[in-house]
Amino acid sequence: EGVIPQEYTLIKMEVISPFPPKMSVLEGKKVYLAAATLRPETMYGQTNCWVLPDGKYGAFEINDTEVFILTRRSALNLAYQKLSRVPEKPTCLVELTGQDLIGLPLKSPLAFNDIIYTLPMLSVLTDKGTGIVTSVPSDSPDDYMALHDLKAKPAFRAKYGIKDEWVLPFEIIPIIEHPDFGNKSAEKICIEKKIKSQNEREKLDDAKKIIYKGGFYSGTMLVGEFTGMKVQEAKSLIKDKLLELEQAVVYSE
Ligand code: A2H
Repeated sequence: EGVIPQEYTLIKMEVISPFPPKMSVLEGKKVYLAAATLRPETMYGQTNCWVLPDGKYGAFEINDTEVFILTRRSALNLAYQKLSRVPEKPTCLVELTGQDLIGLPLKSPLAFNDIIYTLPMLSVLTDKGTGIVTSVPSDSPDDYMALHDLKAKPAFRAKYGIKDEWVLPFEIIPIIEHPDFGNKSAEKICIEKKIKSQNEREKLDDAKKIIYKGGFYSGTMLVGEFTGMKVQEAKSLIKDKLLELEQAVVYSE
């Protein structure tokens, strides 16, 4: 935990009913996987959602009608940020593992894909954000390599009971023009650095640093309402729009 609080945008990724048996107590409620992001302007390019298969999650009441699926730790923080049915107290309707969430179909704000699926990423941390991460393989090296691993390795899909149709139809969507790395900057840097899998932590951290600066300061939006605008300017406009439409909330830790 740093001294300076980190402010995330939580994207409300709606779970499409009918829910699986383990989640049947949630039927009739609006249920969301709440993904923590620092890059709300990239939401057009979402191809899936990431969870940690062995991670512990819960379905927590945000108000009388809405439920967020996330870690208990983040539910407690949210309860102190006026985002719980009972003030300052997280109330959990059902405990779930990441494995329980794999395969859930979602409808996510701004995404060009009408439905995206919940899939495993082994680098998801349960002590950061909500433990739910939305995947934008065009602009995030972690997301690119994790999706690449699932696409390239049938045995990896089988291990987690993943159907081909949750993964294979989903292509990288160009959303931002990067001054040095083009419109699929994450793929370009991963190829340049010869990154072989999502487990190459140091190389991936390097890759992230290299593409971030240029993308943020000189990147240009290629899609959506703010096409042609610099990423730096579009970011807060897109975030405000998501908040106003109640498709996202602000969360700090
Ligand atoms: B970002 P910071 Cl396109 N475990 O969102 C692992 N990663 C997590 C996480 C967790 N518990 N919670 C959030 N994240 C990811 C978009 C994105 C992100 C793009 C490019 C870069 C990028 C789509 N994924 O982050 O350690 C989320 O991925 C680069 C840093 O708090 C979140 O923003 O700085 C970012 O890491 C927050 O990381």
